[in-house]
Amino acid sequence: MSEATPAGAGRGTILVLNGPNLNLLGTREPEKYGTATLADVEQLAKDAAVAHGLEVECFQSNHEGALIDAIHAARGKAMGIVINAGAYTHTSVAIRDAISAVHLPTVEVHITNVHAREEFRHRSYLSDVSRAVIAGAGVLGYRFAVDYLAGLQTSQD
Ligand code: CA2
Repeated sequence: MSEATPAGAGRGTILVLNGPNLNLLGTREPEKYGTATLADVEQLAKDAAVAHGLEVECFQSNHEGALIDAIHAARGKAMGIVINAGAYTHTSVAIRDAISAVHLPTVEVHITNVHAREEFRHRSYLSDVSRAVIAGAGVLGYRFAVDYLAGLQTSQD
């Protein structure tokens, strides 16, 4: 997969995207998804980025098209994308195509270990168009994803 950030554009910003139902984080099913709210997760990602001299832009939507629009808008604006597409991970060819189209290094994040859950969660349409996949590390996965993308700026791993 070839990836490019246009010269002078978006070198310092990481887009953090959260998909359907992740606005409920911290308010329901804490045994599965923990007690951190979406605001906590976004702050955690921001803090991680600041430690690397970067910024994050955060967006959550319950709508597939809105997530796709945000991915398109990242082109030329962001140096990478962290995405937890929620259940769209397992269904959305459209989000996959958007990730493919923008040629930005993307990290797929899941709070839970999707491979230890129902069979339908084992299939991801996003994994093979992503540079890295982090699952089961809880909300810390977002920090690891930001750290990884920050590392790409210096090493071309
Ligand atoms: O483990 C993850 O991060 C998931 O992406 C979460 C999705 C699920 O469909 C994926 O298979 C794995 C579900 C997000 C729902 O988030 C909620 C948070 C709190 C309460 C209820 C739902």
